[in-house]
Amino acid sequence: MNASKPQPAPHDRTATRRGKSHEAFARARRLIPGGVNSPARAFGGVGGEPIFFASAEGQHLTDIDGNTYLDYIGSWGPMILGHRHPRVVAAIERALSTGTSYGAPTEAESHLADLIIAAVPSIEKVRMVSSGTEAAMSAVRLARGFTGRDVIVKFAGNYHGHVDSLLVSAGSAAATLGVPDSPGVTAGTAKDTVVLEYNEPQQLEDLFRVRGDEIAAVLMEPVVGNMGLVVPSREFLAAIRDQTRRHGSLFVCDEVMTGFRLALGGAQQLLGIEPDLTTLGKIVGGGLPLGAYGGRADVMNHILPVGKVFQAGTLSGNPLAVAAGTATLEELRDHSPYERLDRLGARLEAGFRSAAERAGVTVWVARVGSMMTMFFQKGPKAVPVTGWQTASQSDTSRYAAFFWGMIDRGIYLPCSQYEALFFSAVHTDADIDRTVAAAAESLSA
Ligand code: KE4
Repeated sequence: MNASKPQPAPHDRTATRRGKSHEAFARARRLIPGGVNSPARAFGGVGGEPIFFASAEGQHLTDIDGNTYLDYIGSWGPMILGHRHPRVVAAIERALSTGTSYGAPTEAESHLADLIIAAVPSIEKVRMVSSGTEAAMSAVRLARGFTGRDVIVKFAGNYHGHVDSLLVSAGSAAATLGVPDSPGVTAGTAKDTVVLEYNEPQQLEDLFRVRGDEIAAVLMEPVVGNMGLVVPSREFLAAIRDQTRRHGSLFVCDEVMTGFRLALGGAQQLLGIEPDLTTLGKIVGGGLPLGAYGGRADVMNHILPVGKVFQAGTLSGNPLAVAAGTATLEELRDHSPYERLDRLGARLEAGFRSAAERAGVTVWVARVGSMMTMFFQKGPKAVPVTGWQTASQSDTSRYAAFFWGMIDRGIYLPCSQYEALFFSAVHTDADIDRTVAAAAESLSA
C-alpha cells in the first residue's frame, strides 16, 4: 500500500446506497450496449446494477458513491501487485515522458520478450498483441497455418476471448448469460471447432482415433477460471500431450488468466506440462492492454514476416503497456509473492469452507494459489466440480445472494458464479480474516 496516499475510509455499512452508480448506469445504457464495455461487468449473473468505480489503490476499490471495497477481482486478474503499485506507476510515467506509440519497434519490447521467455521455458519466441482474445485468435490461426489442418478442439466451460471459432460453449460471460453459442458465429466457422468435456481423457482419445489427422490444435485453460475454478486431472493433461504429439497436432495452453498468476512460469510450471504454444494476457500487461502468444521457435517462425501466417496490430507492443507489463514481471521476479499468496489463499479457503459448513450451505471450494471459487450446490452433499457438466449445476441464485451480502459488507467478489476470484500481493491477513467474517455473516443472513 502506498503510505503517502490517503487511505480509503473503512467501508461504512450504512453507505450501501449507490445512487450515483444508479444514475451513471442509466446514462451509460443510453450510450453503450448494456451500459458496459464488456458483458462480464453487467452483473447478469447476480442481478441488480453494476457499480461504477472512481478509483483504486492497493487492494481497495472506491465507487463513485464513496463506498470502499476489498477487491477480489483485480480487473479480472491483471492486478496481482494491487492497484497503482509504485513500481508500475513509475514505469508508466517514465514511458509516458518519451512517447506513447511509435508504430515502430522499440528495445523495451525485446526486454519484455526476454522476461517472458526467461519465465516460461516452453516459450522460445513470443509475439505481442493487445488482448488475450487477439492472442488466442492468432494462436489458432498459427496452429492451422503450421499444421495445414482445420479442426480446433476446445473444452466446455473454457473461455478464450471472443474469437469466432472459439465462442462455442464458451465459459465466462457467455456461460453466465446462458448463451454459450453466440449469434454471428457462422455454421461454417463453428464446424471446425469440436467441444469436449474438460477432464474427460477418453472423449479426447476417441476423437483423435477418428479425426486425429484433421486436428490442428487442442486449446485449454490449464487451470480453468472461466467456469469457476476447475483443476485438470493428471490423466487429462497426459492425454492431451500424448494425443497431440502422436497425431502431429499442437497443444495450446491458454494462460491469459493463469500466466504469472499461479507461478512466474504460470500453471504449466506448477503442473509440469510443456505445451507447444501458450497465450498470455492480463498480468503480462500490468493492467494495460497487452496480450502475447509464444512457444516453439519452429512454430512461431511461421508468423509473418518470417513465415506466411498473417498477424498484425497497430498498438501491438505499445510502449505504455510494455512498461507496465515489464515492471510487473520484474517485481514478480524480484520479490516472488507466490508462497505468501498460497498461504493467504489457504486461509481464505479454510475460512469459506467453515463458514459454509456452520451455515449449513452445500459448497464445493476449489483453489490454486490466489485463484479460488466457492461453488454453491443444491444437494445436501458436495459434488466435486470437474467440468462444465457439474459446474453448470451450481445454485447461481444462492451465489447471487452471497455476492450482494458481501458487497454490503465491503467485499467485491466476481459478479458471477462462473468466475474465479483473485487477490493481490498487498492483501493482508487482516483483509482475509475480514473477508471470512463477512462471508460467515452473509451466508448465515
Ligand atoms: P481478453 O480479450 O479479455 O484480454 O482475454 C480473453 C481471455 C482469454 N483467455 C482466458 C483464459 C480469459 O480468462 C480471458 C478473459 N477473461 C475474462 C474474465 N473471465 C475477462 C473479463 C471480460 O471479458 O470483461
